[in-house]
Amino acid sequence: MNGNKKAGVYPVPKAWAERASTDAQRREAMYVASIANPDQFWGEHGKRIHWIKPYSTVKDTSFEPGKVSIRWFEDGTTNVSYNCIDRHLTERGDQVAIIWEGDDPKDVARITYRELYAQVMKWANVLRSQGIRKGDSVTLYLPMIPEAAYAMLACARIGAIHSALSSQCPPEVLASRIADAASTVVVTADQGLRGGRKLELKVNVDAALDKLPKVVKTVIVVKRTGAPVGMLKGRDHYYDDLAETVPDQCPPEEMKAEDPLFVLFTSGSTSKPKAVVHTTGGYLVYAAMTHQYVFDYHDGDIHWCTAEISWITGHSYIVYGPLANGATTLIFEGIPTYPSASRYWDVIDKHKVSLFYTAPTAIRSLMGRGEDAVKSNSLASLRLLGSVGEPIDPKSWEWYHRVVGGGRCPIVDTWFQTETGGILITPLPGATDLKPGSAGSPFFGVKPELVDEAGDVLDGVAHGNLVIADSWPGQMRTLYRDHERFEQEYFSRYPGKYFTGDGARRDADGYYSITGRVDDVINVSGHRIGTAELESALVAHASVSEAAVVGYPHEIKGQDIYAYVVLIDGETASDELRNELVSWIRRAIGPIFTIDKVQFAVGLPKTNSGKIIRHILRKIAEDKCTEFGDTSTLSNPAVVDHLIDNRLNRK
Ligand code: 6R9
Repeated sequence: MNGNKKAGVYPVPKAWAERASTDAQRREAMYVASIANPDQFWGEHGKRIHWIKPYSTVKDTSFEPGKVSIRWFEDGTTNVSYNCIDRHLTERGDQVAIIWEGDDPKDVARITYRELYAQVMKWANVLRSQGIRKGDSVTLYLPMIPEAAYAMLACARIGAIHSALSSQCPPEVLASRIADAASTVVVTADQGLRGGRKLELKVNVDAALDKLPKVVKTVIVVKRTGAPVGMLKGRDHYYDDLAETVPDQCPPEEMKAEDPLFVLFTSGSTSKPKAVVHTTGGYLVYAAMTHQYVFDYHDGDIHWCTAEISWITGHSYIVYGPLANGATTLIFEGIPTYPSASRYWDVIDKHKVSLFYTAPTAIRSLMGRGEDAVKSNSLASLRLLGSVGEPIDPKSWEWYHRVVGGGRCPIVDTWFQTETGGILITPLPGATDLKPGSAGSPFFGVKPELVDEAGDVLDGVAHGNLVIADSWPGQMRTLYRDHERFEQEYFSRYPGKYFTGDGARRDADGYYSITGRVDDVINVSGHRIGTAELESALVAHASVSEAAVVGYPHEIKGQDIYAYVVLIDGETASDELRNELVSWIRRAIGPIFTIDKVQFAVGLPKTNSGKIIRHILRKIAEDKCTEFGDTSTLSNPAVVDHLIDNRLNRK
């Protein structure tokens, strides 16, 4: 780094400005052009993918209440799998497309683009042999193995709509999501492997399908561990057996730009989960373009996104974005702490990873285990680091930058949502100075605004609700078979604008910091504060590894603050530390936000993608432990039992 011009700001290193896809000036010019004339901008950048029939129209979108309609490149036709595979064969047939690192460090595979081509065509024919046609939906319940990418791309090849579910999803949730997506085929594995433990995927599918006797006609089972599993005659088939019976070749289907590509469920925190629909052309253009610019992707980079493939982050930045750009993408089956806490860093050295993209939850937990685990590796191949999924607090950002990135790698703190398809707010390496704790500025074509509760637009430095005033190509198009709910959920609160559900602060340089979900905002005597701000301040304390903060009812103040705190390895909970944390927050944020209760915890309830589930914590703080609402994405139920046993507001 060049030395800090302003405190807390990391200026763009010179070498980066010279080499990156874009520098500050070009970024600004491109951004201005993208907002001034989206048709022209996206008309040009839409050409980055191959079109069977080129589009003649670009943007046809309306956020008008009652008439919300989002269409991009509508009269163009293309195929996503062709773009991610076939198109690269002449130039990079022998280049590795997918590096697979198994749960056991001894399990490694390298799949070239030519091999990927052969695999995906086989998979496509296998799906067809089970009656899958254009427009049908297929549920994927697979571990992090290359077959997950094959199956997604095979669906795309024949125009089927995939609905991928986390391999940690329990049977009841599986059943309801299969039913919601109306899938007739489910693809799974005998078992999965994660951190040395077995995931009973086929057993779970059987349990789920007991509840849906008529819906699913075929279950395709990939042999991952080879463990014997029950196979229902006529319904269940091993993939290998089906593959033997189908042809090798499968030409891609010609798809309309607005044909659905996939459905993905968000975790509704209290309401029913939403089945977000993404379509073909705009989604791919946006995933590919953000992948190139945000990660400064160049030929030869090894890109590793640690997300589960079944998360939007995995869809866009393990599979579709990188492969559309002809990249080498790494799929990792395991967890950061198996066989040891240096696993991520071992994998980076082993495969010479240059672009590394993970979530704050992983960074915080690895930070809690000290620097030695990182330092046993060189990490010399790294060029850039990314973060996604939650706000990253400045303490973790600095640690990530210094210890993992050796002080030389920019960090892109990327804000986006399942609904947005790709990254919307982010620094661009080489173009934007970095501020720890801030996601930076909007990507090309993205028009964020901050509004107050009444919907009035706030200018300049402000804190408000984050809305997006116009459409971008990667935006979700609807909720599966429920357009009315789509309008209701996203376009009714601030008519004419897409409401993100997040709060944000904008500083004098126009940088955005996400302050948390608007529903989680804490209001003490009329003073509002986002959960991220309090949590970030708690985590800044040397003894704290993770924190979650919720409000609970108070007769006079409206709400009081309840904090759950996980300490770093080696620290012990005490009343003294509790008092110290309370004064720490008073000093950092102000006496209005005095924390009333501090509960020391062994862990926090999290979703499969590592987000804190605050609505459960709110109920525990209110001593309403039987009213948890939707817990379908809770990945660690044991932690909740521990929190309940040690709750502080017992009546
Ligand atoms: C990609 C993804 C979306 C919600 C989003 C916000 C939070 C994601 C963030 C972030 C602060 C970031 N979020 N990235 N908050 N900084 N860089 O996470 O999609 O699972 O749908 O969640 O995650 O609250 O609204 P999804």
